[in-house]
Amino acid sequence: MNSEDTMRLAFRTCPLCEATCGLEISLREDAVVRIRGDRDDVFSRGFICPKGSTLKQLDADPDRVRQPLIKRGGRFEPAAWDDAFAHIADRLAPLIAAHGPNAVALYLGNPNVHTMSGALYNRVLIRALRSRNLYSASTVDQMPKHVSSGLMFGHPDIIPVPDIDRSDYLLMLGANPRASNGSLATAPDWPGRLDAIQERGGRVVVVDPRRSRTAKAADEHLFIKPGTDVYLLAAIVHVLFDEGLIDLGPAADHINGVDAVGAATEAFPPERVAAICGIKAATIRRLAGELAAANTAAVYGRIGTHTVRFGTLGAWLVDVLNTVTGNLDRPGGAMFPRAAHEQPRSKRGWSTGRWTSRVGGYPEVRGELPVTGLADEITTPGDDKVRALITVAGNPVLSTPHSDRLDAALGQLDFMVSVDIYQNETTRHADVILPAPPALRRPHYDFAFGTLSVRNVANYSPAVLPAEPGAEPEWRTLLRLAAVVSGLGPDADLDQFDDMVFATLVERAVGDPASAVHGRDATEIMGATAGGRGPERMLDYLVRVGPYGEGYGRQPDGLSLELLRRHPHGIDLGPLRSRIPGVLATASGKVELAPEMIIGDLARLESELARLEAAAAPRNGGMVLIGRRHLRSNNSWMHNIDVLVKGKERCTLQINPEDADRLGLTAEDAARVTSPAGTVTAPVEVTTDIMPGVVSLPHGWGHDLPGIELTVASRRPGVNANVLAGDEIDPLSGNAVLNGIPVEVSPA
Ligand SMILES: Nc1nc2c(c(=O)[nH]1)N[C@H]1C(S)=C(S)[C@@H](COP(=O)(O)OP(=O)(O)OC[C@H]3O[C@@H](n4cnc5c(=O)[nH]c(N)nc54)[C@H](O)[C@@H]3O)O[C@H]1N2
Ligand SMILES: Nc1nc2c(c(=O)[nH]1)N[C@H]1C(S)=C(S)[C@@H](COP(=O)(O)OP(=O)(O)OC[C@H]3O[C@@H](n4cnc5c(=O)[nH]c(N)nc54)[C@H](O)[C@@H]3O)O[C@H]1N2
Ligand code: SF4
Ligand SMILES: [Mo]
Repeated sequence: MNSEDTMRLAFRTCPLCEATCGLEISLREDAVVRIRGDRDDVFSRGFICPKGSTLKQLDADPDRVRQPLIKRGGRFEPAAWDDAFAHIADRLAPLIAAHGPNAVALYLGNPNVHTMSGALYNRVLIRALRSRNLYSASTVDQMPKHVSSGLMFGHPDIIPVPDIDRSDYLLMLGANPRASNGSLATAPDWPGRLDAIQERGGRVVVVDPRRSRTAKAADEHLFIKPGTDVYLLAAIVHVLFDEGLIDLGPAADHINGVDAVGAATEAFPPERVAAICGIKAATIRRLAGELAAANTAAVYGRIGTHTVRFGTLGAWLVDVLNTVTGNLDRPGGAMFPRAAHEQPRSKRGWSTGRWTSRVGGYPEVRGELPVTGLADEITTPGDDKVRALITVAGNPVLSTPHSDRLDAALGQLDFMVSVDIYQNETTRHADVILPAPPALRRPHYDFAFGTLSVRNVANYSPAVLPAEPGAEPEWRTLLRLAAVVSGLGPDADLDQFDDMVFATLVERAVGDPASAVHGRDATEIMGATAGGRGPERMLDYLVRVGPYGEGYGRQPDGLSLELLRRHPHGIDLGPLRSRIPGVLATASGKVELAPEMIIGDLARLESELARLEAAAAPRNGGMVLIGRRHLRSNNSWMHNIDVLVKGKERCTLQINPEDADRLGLTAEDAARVTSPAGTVTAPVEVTTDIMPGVVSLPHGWGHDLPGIELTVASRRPGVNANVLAGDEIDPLSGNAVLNGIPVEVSPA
C-alpha cells in the first residue's frame, strides 16, 4: 500500500476570524499533512489567508495547555479534571455563599464567538452564576453597533451588513478588511469581493487616518483625524437633508423619526466640521452627492468608527445614512442576513441600563458592564466587590484598556479560573487553568457569523482529529463550571444537566406561537433530535426549527444536522433578501431612526464640537494614537506560531516623516509614548502611510510578562498598546476608547 492510499481529506470552516473560509485538510492517519483553501466551499471558493493553514501548528504547539493546571505555591502543576473541579468548588462555593454571586466576575473573550461551545454554553454558565459582573470583549469592540441596532431595529443582534456583492458604491470607515478579512460583515475573500466592485464599475471609498491595505486599493482614500468619523457622518446626513436628497427607498413606509434626524443634524454643516475631521467641506458635500446618486450604495463602519468616544453615534449614523439614501434593506445596500439557526424574536423593543456598575455607575448593556471598569470593581473596597474571576477564551491583560492596572488587579483576586488553551498574560493569574480542545479536535458551525453574513450559508464541520487523551470538550467544562456556581456541585450529572438545558429550550419553543414547533409535543421533538448530547444536538434542533428547517417533518427537504453532514462544503441559501418589516423587533414595528437616547447624545457631540472649535492647537509633541491589525496576527493569541511571527518586526510605532523630523525620531530609534494611563517604548517606523499628527501601534503584543508559557511569542514580545488606553468609554455602549488617544511621543 503506498502512502496515497492512507491519505484522507477532511473539510472544515476556519474559526480564526469572521470570514469563515472553508479549509481542505489532507491527513495521513491522524497527522495533518497539508491545509489549503477548499475550492468547493460554497462561500469561500478556495480563498484562504496565511493564518488558515496554521491550525496544524496550533494543534501541535507544545506550549498549548492539554491538562488542567492547578497553581500550588505559585507554580502550575498538572492535575486530574476531578481534582481541578473539586478545588474550584472548594474555593468558589464558600465565596458565593458568603458574598453573593456578584462577587464572581465572568469575562468572555473573542474566540467564544468562534466555537459552538462558547456560542451555546456560556449562556448556561451566565444564567447559573447570576452575577451582574459580566464582561466580554464586546466592550472593546462592537458594543456600539449592538446599541444602535437594538434601538433602531429592536434587538441588538439585528445588524444590517453591506451587501458588497451587489453594491455599486461602498463607503468604508475605520475598517481594513484586506488585513482583518472583515468584521460584522462575514465574507470570505473580502479582497476579491472589493476588487469585484471596482471591476463592475463601482466605487470604493475608504476613510482612515492610515493608508491601510484597503485604503491603498480603493478608488479614493481620505485621511481623517482619529475619533471624528461621527462629525463627518453627521455632516453627510446634514447635506442630504439640506439639499433635498433624502430618498427612503423601499423601506419608506416602515421608518419613524426621519424629520427628527434632519433637525438633529442641523448643527453639523460640512463647513463646521471640515477642520475637525481634516476633510474639506467640498469633499464632504461630494461624498453626500455620490451616495445619493449611486444606483445602490452601502456605508460600513468598523473598529475605527466604534472604539472611539462617540462610537454609538457613529454606528447609528452609518445606518442612518444607509436609510436616508434608500439603501436599507435593498439589494446592494445594507441588508439583514437570515441565518439557518435564526429563532423568532419578541417584538418588544430594547433598552439598556437595567442596573449599573458598583464603582463606575456604568449602565448595563445586554447584561454586560464595560470591561474598562473591571479593575476598579476588583480593587475598590466594599462588601460587594469582585473577589473571583472566571475567564473563558479571553486575554484582557493584553486586550483591554489600562492593562497595567488590570494586570495588577488580577493579582489581588481571591480566586481565578481560566478556560483557555495557553498559559498567557491573563491566565498566569489563574488558580486553575482548564484547557479546551483546539480547532481541529472539535466540531464547528458558525452561530455568530451566520447572522452577519453577506450571503446566507449554512456549514457544519465535524471534528477533524480525535480528542487528545484526557481531553474534555469545552461545552462540558462550561457546564461543569455552571454546575459548581449554581450549587449542583462539581460531581453533578452533566448528561442530566445538558438534557435539562435542552428540554428547557424545546419546552419554551413549543409554547411560543412564533416557533415552527408551536403546539408540538416537546418529548417527541426531543426524541427526534439527532446529534447526541452537547452543541450538535442543539444545532440539529435549531436548524430544524429555523427558517430553512425541516421543521420536524413539516418540510421534508429542509435543513437538519443530517443534511448539513451530507454537505461538507456548505449549503448555499442564496443572496440576502429584503426583510423589512418582518425582521424588525421594535415595539412600533418600524425602524426607529431617531431613538431618544441617541438624539440625546448628539447634544454631547455638539458641546464637544464647540469645545474643539475653541481649543488651542495641541502642544508640540502632542499626537493621537490609533491601532492597526496585521494579516498574520489575530488579536493577542496567534503569536506563538513561528510561521506567523517570523520576519520583520511588526509591533512598531508608525509615524509620519513630518512628525518624526519635528520630534527628532528616526527609523533606528525607539520612541517613548506616554498617555495619562501609562508609557511604552516601541521601535519607530517612519512612513507616509500615516497621517501627520497620528501614530499607530498594533494591539495584542507585550509577551514579556513573567509566568507565561509562550516560547515563540516571548522571543518577540512587542509592547502592549493597551497600557496607553485609559478609562474613557462611549457612555451609551460602555465601549472602550481604543482609537484617538492623546499621547506624547519623544525619543526613548
Ligand atoms: N488597542 C486595541 N485593543 C483591542 C482592539 C483594538 O483594535 N485595539 N481590538 C479589540 C477586539 S476587536 C477584540 S475582539 C479583543 C479581543 O480580546 P480578548 O478576547 O480578550 O483577547 P484575544 O487576544 O482574542 O484572546 C483570546 C484568548 O482565548 C484563548 N483561546 C483561543 N482559542 C480558544 C478556544 O478555542 N477556547 C478557549 N477556551 N480559549 C481559546 C487564547 O489563548 C487567548 O487567551 O481585543 C480588543 N482589544
Ligand atoms: N489578521 C487579523 N484579522 C482579524 C483580527 C486580527 O487581530 N488580525 N481581529 C479580528 C477581530 S476580533 C475584529 S473585531 C476585526 C476588526 O476588523 P477591522 O475593523 O477591519 O479592523 P482593523 O484592521 O483594526 O481596522 C480598523 C481601521 O480603523 C482605522 N482607524 C483608527 N481610528 C480611526 C478613526 O477614528 N476613524 C476611522 N475612519 N478609521 C480609524 C485604523 O487605521 C484601521 O485601519 O478583525 C478580525 N480579523
Ligand atoms: S481569512 Fe479568516 S477564516 Fe479565512 S483562512 Fe484567514 S483566518 Fe481563517
Ligand atoms: Mo473583535
